[in-house]
Amino acid sequence: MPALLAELIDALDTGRLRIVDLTQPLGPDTPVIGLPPQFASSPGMSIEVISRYDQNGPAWYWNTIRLGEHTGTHFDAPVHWITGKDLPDNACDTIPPRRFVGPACVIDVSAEVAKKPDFLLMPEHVAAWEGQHGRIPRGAWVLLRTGWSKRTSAREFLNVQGDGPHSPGFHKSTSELLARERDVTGVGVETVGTDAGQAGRFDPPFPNHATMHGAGKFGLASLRNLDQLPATGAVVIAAPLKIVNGSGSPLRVLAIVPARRPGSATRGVESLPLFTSLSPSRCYRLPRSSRCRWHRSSPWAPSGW
Ligand code: 23J
Ligand code: MN
Repeated sequence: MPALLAELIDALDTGRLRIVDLTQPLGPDTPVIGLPPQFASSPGMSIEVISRYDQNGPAWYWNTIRLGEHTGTHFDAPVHWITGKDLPDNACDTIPPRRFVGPACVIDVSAEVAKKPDFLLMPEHVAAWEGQHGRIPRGAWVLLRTGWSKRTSAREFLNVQGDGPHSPGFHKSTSELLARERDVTGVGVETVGTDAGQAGRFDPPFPNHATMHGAGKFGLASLRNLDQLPATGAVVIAAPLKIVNGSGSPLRVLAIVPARRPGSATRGVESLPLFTSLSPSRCYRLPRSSRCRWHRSSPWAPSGW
């Protein structure tokens, strides 16, 4: 084995590197996204036993599974969105596998989201993060740490109110920055989808999907354990099933994480509050053209969730 790979295995064996599982359990109780009633919905997972060491198969156990492609911890391919439908290599079976592996940049906004479930990541937050951790490299998986995966009941996780779901996400201008100026591989979130809960009312609807997939970038939804990752320095492997023409796929998302240096503080520089220097006016006063507006003509505009 080449020395580089032998060292990887040795580092995993000795604990200098560890694997963090960023995946939710997948089963009939896994929450799925709700859409307005005029649209078809994605079925949750169902599992049916084929045989379990019984007359249907005396020495073997196996199941039939049925589920939407976008169920639980899952991958969004560019072909998922109309903006990405004609791009080359845009589906689960045609994306070059090298693209599934990349450095993780973890942006911790859990304190902001605790105060405001509809929090949107702004370009200014990315600038503040880069001031502390360096520029987001090309090919990065940008992971939005919101603490949302601590909401383990479906009710709290989906957080549907009278006017629809409320959960954090990205401002359109942030998705544009990450896709076009940083050339990331994709974004990953702890919420049920990579757009904010209210994003069906944004202009355009679901701007993170529209922007990322239109630029050939990927999404990862329903991640957990992002609080076990450093801000930089981890590698994420997120390889969807090779579904022919698949728009997405449930998957196991793994991070390779360096162990903390012996003797280093439990709370490193990564855990310091990031955005204390950002005043709300600096965060949210953007040029009029890039502000989120309610999209009145969209089917989401009436409170018909
Ligand atoms: C279809 C329509 C809207 C959304 C989604 C799917 C997802 O979040 C998804 O899983 O890709 S927002
Ligand atoms: Mn999806």
